Amino acid sequence: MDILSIREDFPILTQTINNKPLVYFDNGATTQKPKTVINTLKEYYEQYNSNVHRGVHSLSQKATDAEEAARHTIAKFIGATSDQEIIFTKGTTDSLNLIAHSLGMQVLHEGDEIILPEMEHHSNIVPWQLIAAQKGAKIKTWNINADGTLDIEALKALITAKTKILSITWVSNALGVINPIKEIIKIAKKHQIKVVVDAAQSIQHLPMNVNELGADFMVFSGHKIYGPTGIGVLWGNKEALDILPPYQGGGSMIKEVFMDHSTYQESPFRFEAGTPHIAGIIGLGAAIQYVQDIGLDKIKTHENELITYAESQLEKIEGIQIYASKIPKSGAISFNFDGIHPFDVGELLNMQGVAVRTGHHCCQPLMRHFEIPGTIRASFALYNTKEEVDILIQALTTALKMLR
Ligand code: C6P
Repeated sequence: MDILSIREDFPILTQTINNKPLVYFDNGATTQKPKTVINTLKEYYEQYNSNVHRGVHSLSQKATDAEEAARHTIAKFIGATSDQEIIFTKGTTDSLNLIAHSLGMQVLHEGDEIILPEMEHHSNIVPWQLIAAQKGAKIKTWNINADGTLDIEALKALITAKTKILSITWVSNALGVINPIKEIIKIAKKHQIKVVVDAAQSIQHLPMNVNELGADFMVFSGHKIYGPTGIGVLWGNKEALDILPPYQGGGSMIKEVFMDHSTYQESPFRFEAGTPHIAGIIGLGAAIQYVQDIGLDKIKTHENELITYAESQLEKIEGIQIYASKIPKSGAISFNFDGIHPFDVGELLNMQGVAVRTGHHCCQPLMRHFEIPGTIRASFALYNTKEEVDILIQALTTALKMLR
């Protein structure tokens, strides 16, 4: 991969922060956008801004064609069987709320169980709590091991005849740990458990083929894979989606409306009530095309090298604790220093132009497990370099001198 030419695709990366070149290591929160995505959004608004699936006029048709072309690009990227398996949402959080509601309404009854690993993002916990309360179901926590990994035997011990749903992240946003997702799904499927995979932190790092994955539903956000904010995807098998109860009512999702009842469209429109984020959809299509043109395998190799190098350099710093140390990780590495609050380190890194995320990373149960308020997280993307890792290490050394 020619990283220098890739970096030229991202205009934001050339700026300075506090008179230092920006080193952007907060890609787990959101990635920067390449020119192709920025130009696609600009072109849409300048040249064919119009509503979709509603008008016979030229602009509306052009917007509709562009939206459906993006759906096709995304379907191919994740190995979906048909474009109708791609539902556009606002993002991972919205997708998880949708599926928790609709799947929960369909399969949960009083006393049923939903299994959630302790490492989940709040977006993959709270929506399940809401539907569990409504249906009289309960959440069962799949605790993690001391090293941040999941114990497969513990999952087997948790499953009962009442277990109906397992919702799990492929890659932990707070630790970077890669869960053995296929093995986990296989076990759940032996017990006819519905599996939802949160791919928010894997879609941009690890190749995805939904048919090989074997899950029932998969969700991700556009903005974490170089696309715009406010757009995300829920994937599900077409037959499964067509019989799920709708989540939100409104225009586009109906076949016929009477004053006392309505009939609904099939997937995907069944779940896309109202005017969608058209620019976001088209922009996400451009982002995915960009990733495909480079090749996710190449991106994965580059990011693996970066994370291995970062861990080897971080390890040398006195008093550091690296979470999930030596465990295969993707995209992110989390750490702390003895007796120092992560926010203080984050502030001092920012003064040196280095952007990292500090805090609980929307994973309070996980932080409670480690008995810490939060971590410092460096998260990587295709445009990051080893030289930037060196700058991070140098900036950390300076910060620690000041704090100690
Ligand atoms: N994690 C992070 O810095 P949204 O906000 O809807 O795009 O994504 C929510 C979400 C769900 N699951 C996982 C595994 C995630 O990492 C995220 C977002 C960001 O780690 C912001 S908290």
